[in-house]
This record gives sequence, structure tokens and C-alpha cells, in this order.
Amino acid sequence: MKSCITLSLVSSLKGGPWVLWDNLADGFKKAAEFGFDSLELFTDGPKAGAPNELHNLLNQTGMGLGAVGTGAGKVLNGLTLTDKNPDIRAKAISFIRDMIDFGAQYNAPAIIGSMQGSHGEQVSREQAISWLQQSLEELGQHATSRGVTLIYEPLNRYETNLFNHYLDACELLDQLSTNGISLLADLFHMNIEEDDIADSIKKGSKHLGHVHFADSNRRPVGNGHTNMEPIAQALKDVGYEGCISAEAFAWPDPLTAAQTTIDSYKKYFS
Ligand code: LER
Ligand code: MN
Repeated sequence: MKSCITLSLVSSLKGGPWVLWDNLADGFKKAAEFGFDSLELFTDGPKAGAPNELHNLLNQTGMGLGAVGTGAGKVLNGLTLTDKNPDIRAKAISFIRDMIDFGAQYNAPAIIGSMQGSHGEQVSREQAISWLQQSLEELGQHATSRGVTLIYEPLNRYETNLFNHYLDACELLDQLSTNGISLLADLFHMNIEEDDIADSIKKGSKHLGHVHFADSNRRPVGNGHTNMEPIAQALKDVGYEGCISAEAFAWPDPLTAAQTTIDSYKKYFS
């Protein structure tokens, strides 16, 4: 497994669940000093820093790019894959394609979280799920053509009404013809929704592609009441080799949050 820490380059979203909030160079420097293997980026679109800067920082630090988040497509631009407006759905697909291409340059998958959207008064659940399936088919194929996977993230009930449970999302993937999609186990969302997080991970391990590492209250692991031991054991038992990525609040501040996270990573995974 690989330790990973989130860096947000979108300062207007300060207070959101990302640990580091520096510019690209300072973020990499800090993550490397703490000993993280990789870094997950949250950007406002398919670019980060000056031309070649990301490439150079990855080379200089020896770190990997763990993933790129697409949430800004929704939060900053109002784009989702299940909007009633076909123009917005098309723009959402185009945004995610660009994010896939961006991440693929550095061998990193893109993550679809909030851009999945929700069903509602004007869009039935069946319709929203059908649009989501079509989008995942197209984007999964696109990711495969770029040599990466695309990661779909079930979210808790306060953020989407499409897929809240990890094993329901596994069923969604089983029905797709593309093999280009894997799933994100976000331990914060799962703490709200799952009966037994470790059991869901074990049952759905064939689809697991990424882990968001946060405690019950979305603070860095060690600050809440999630029982991490059986979850870590499940990840080891299924042979998970991907990122354990801290998507958590920078609580009480980014550096303390990074230290708590790397300490917890070592405690449970090394
Ligand atoms: C993104 O990874 C996530 O977990 C969501 O809560 C963002 O809306
Ligand atoms: Mn997440």
C-alpha cells in the first residue's frame, strides 16, 4: 500500500476535506518531508502549477501522483453527470475526460465523487442511474485508452441519493461492460452508511481502487471513533496495493493533520 495525502490548490474552498493547502511546490515539499509516498491533487481543472512543474516535482521528490479529484466540476462549475440539462451533462463528461487525460500523463486515476450528482423532482432515479451508467461506460473506455482507471466514489446520503453503499456500487460496476472503472472506499462516507466497513471491503474487494483515509468525524485518523484495526486488516487480507489517501479536514492545522495521518498510516499499515 502507499501512503498518500491530499493537496488542494483551490483556496476558495478552504475548510473542505483536504489536508494541505499550499501551492504545488510547497505542498510537495511538505508531503515529502513527512514521508508520504504519493500526493492526491484537488484542482480547479486539468492543470496544476506552471508548465512541467508537476512533472519536475514528481521526479525531484520521487513521489507518485495518487489521484486527481474532479469535484471542482460540480462545486465551481455546477456540472454533474445527472443534470436534467443535456448541455450540462455533456460539459460534465467533457470536464471529466479532460481530468482523466490530465491525471493519465502522470499515471494517476481521476475520481468521480460529487460530479455524479443526484436524482430529484425533475429527474427520476431510473433516469439518473441510466445517465450515470452511460457516462461511466464512455468515461471508463476513455480511461482505459489512456492507460488508467477511473474511480467512482459512493458518497454518504447527505451528498448524493444515487449510491451510498459500497456493495450497491459494486453491483453497478458489475452491470457495466467497461472494465475501466474501480471504486473508492472513503472511510468517512462508509462510517455513515455501512453496517460493517471491513466486511464491505472484503466482499467488494475486486472493485477496490482507492481509499480515502479519514476518521468518523472526517478528521485525520486518530481523532475520531472509527475502529480502524479491522478495516486495515481487511485491506491487508484482500491484498490491496493502492493508495491510502488522507482526505480529511486540516484539523487542527495542516501540519498537525499531516503528522497525525502519517503516524496512523504507520500504526495500521506498516
Ligand atoms: C470526494 O472524494 C468526497 O469524498 C466528497 O465528500 C466530496 O463531495
Ligand atoms: Mn472522498
